[in-house]
Amino acid sequence: MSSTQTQSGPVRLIACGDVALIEIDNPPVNATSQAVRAGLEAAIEQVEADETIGAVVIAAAGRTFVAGADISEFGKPPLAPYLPALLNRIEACRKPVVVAWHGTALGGGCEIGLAAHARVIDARGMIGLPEVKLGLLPGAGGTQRLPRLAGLANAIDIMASGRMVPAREARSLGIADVVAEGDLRDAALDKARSLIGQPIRRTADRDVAAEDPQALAEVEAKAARDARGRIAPLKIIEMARLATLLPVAEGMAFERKAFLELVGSAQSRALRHAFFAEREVAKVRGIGGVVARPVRSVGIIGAGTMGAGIAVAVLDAGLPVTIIETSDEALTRGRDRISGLYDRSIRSGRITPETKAARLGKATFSTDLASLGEADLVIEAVFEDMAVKKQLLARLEAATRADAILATNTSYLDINEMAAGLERPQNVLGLHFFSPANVMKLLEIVKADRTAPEVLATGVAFGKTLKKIAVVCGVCDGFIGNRIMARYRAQCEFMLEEGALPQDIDGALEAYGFPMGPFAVQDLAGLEISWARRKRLAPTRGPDERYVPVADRLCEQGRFGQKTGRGWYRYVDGKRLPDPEVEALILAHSAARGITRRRIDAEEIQQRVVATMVNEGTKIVAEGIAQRPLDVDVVLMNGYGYPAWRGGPMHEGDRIGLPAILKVLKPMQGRDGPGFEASQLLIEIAAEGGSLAQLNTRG
Ligand code: HSC
Repeated sequence: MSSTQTQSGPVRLIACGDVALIEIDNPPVNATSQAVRAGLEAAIEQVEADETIGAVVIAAAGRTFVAGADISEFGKPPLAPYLPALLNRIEACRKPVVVAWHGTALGGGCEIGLAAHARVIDARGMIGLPEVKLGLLPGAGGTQRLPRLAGLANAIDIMASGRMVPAREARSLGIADVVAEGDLRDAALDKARSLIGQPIRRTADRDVAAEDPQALAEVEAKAARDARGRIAPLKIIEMARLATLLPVAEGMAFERKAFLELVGSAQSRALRHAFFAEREVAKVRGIGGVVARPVRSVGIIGAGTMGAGIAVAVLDAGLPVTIIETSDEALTRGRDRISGLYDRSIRSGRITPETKAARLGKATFSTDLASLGEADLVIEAVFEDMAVKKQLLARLEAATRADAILATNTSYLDINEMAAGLERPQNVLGLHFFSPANVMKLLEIVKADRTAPEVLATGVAFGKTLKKIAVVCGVCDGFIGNRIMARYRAQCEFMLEEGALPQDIDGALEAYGFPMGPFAVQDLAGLEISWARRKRLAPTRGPDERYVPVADRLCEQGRFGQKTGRGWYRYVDGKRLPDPEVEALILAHSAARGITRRRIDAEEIQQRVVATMVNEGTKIVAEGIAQRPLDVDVVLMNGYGYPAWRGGPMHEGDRIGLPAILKVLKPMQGRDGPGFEASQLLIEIAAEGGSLAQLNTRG
C-alpha cells in the first residue's frame, strides 16, 4: 500500500496513492504529547501543500487510537502547538480528512475525530470523552462539536458520565459515519477516496439539532444529580449548552477558559492522582524480575456470599473453579447463589444466558478436598475464626500439590499465625476481596512474613487476571482498609458521645463526598457481625481504651439495622429516619459518663475523620504495611467510598497541610486513648515542611 514514508517524531506520513495516511505511533496509548501534536501539524501542512494528495486518513499504530491528551503534561506550562488550535487546523484543511478509530479513542483522540470530516470506526472500537473522570471537560472542541454530531442530550450524557460508546452506538448517534467490519484502514482509505472532489462537511458548520425539551431536562438533571460534589459535570453541561448559541470558535474560547480553571482545581489534581496511583500500585517493590507461577485452575472453599462472589470473579476471568462445601445442601445453596449472581447480570443486560451457561460450565462442585489435587491456587472463604482457618489450611496443604498456593480471604486475622504450623508457609498469602467480590475492583494482597516472592508475584498476576486493582500490604489487624476504618468508626463514636447524633455525622460525611456515612453503612450491613466481633475481642480490650458501647446497647435491643427496620435509624417504607429512641440512648450514655454534650459542626466532624485517617495511614506506611501513601489512597477510594475527587486521605492530608492535620490530632492525644497518638513520621515530615507525597517515590 505504501509508496513513500516520511517521519516527524512519533507521526508518520505514508502515501497511499492519492490518499495520505497519517499514522500516530506513540506507545503505550498514543497520547497527544507535544511531539505528537508537532508531528500532526507538520503532516497536515505537508499534505495540504502536496498537489498529488487528494484526501487524508488519520490512524494510529498499536493497540489503540489516541487515548487522549498526555495527562502527565497537565499542570506543567503548556507547549505549542496546542491541541485545540491543531484540531481547528485539521478541520480547516482543504482536503477531506477521515479518522480511523480503533481500540479506545478517548478524550483528545475522540476530539481529533470530531474535528475530522468523516469518521470510520472499527467494529470492536469504542469512543469516549472521559475527561470528567479526571475532573476536566473536553478541552479541544469536544464540548462544541459533539452536540453538533450527536445532539445536546446525547452529548451531555456522554461527556458528563465519561462512558465509553461502542462502535455501533456511535454510528447510530451520528458520531461515526462508517463501522468497519473488515480492515479498518482499507475502509477509511475507501471513505477518504469517496470524498475527493466532494464538498467538505465540517462539524463546525453544522447546527445542533432541535431536541425534546423534556428529554433534555431529564438528561441534564441526571448529570447534575450524579455530580455529587464534583464541579466538572456541571461545567460540561454549561459548555455544551453554548454549542446551541455560539459558533464553534466562540464556544471554544469559553471551553478553553473552563478547561484551564478545572486543570488547576483541587478536584482535578486529586482525580489525576487517583488515575496514576491506581496504575502505580501494580509496581510492587521486591518482586521485580520474579516469575509468577501459572494459575490455570482455582479452588474456593466456602460458597457463602463471599465465596460465591469470588467464584464468579474467577469464572468471569475464564478460569475453571472447583467449589468446596461441607455438605450437599450447602453446595446446592452455593450453586444457587452463584447462579443468582449471574441472573442479576443477565437482567442488567451485561451478559446473555449463553454466557452464564458457558461460565457455569467451568465450575465444579464438590464436598471432597481431594478434588483440589490439581488446583494451582486455593482461596478459603470460610467463617472468620483462627482455629477453623488453621485447621482448614493444614488439611488443604495435605490435599493439594506442593507448589499450590493457599490464600485466605480473612479480613482481620493474623496470617502469620495462620501459616505458622504449616509445612510450606511460603505458599500462603492473603487475598482479601471486598463484597460483592465479583463487582468490587479492590483486592488487598497480603504478604505474610514467610510468603515467597514468587507466591506474592503470582497473587499480583492473579489480581490482574481478575481485572482487580490489587494493592499489596503486610500483616496487621485489618490490613490497610479495615484498620483505618476501625479508627474512623471509633472516632465517629467518640463524637457521638461528645455531642453529635448519627444523622449529624452521616450528614457531614455525605456532604464531604462519602456515598454513605458510617452509621447508615452499619445499618445497611447489619450490626450483628461487628457485635459478635466486639464480644470476641472484649476480654483482650485494654483498660485504657476509649470504648463507646452504644452500638452494643442497640444490638441488645434487637436493632440490627435495615433488616430489622431499626438500627442507628428507624426505617419507614425504606426511608431512613432519625430515631428519638436512639437519641435518648446516646444522651443517657453521655450523661452516665459525665460528659457535657456540645454542638459538633460538620467541619469539625470532617476534620476529625480526615485527620484520623491520615494519622493511621501514615502509621501503616511507617510500619511498612503499605508500600507508599498512594497505596493507602487507592484502598480507601476503591474499597470504602472515599471520594476519588478528593484523591484519598493521604493526598487530602497534603492538600490540607500536615501542620493543620497535626493541630486537629492534638486534642485527641490522651483523650481518645491508645492508637490515636500522632504518628512520629507525620510529626517529622511536618517539621521538615515536607509532604506525604514525597514518600511515594522513596525507594
Ligand atoms: C484529554 O484528552 C483532554 C482533552 O480534552 C484535550 C485537552 C486539551 C488541552 C488544551 C488546553 C487549553 N496520558 O490504563 P493502562 C498510561 S484528558 C498519559 O494501564 P489499559 C498509563 O498511565 C485524557 N499516560 O492500560 C499507563 O502507564 P504505565 C482523556 C496515559 O490498557 C499506560 O498508559 N483520556 C494516558 O488498561 C497504560 O495504561 C483518558 O482519560 C494518558 N492519556 O487502558 C484516558 N492514558 O504503564 C485515560 C494511559 O506507566 N486512559 N496512560 O503505568 C485510560 O482510560 C486507559 O489507559 C486506556 C488503556 C483505556 C486507554
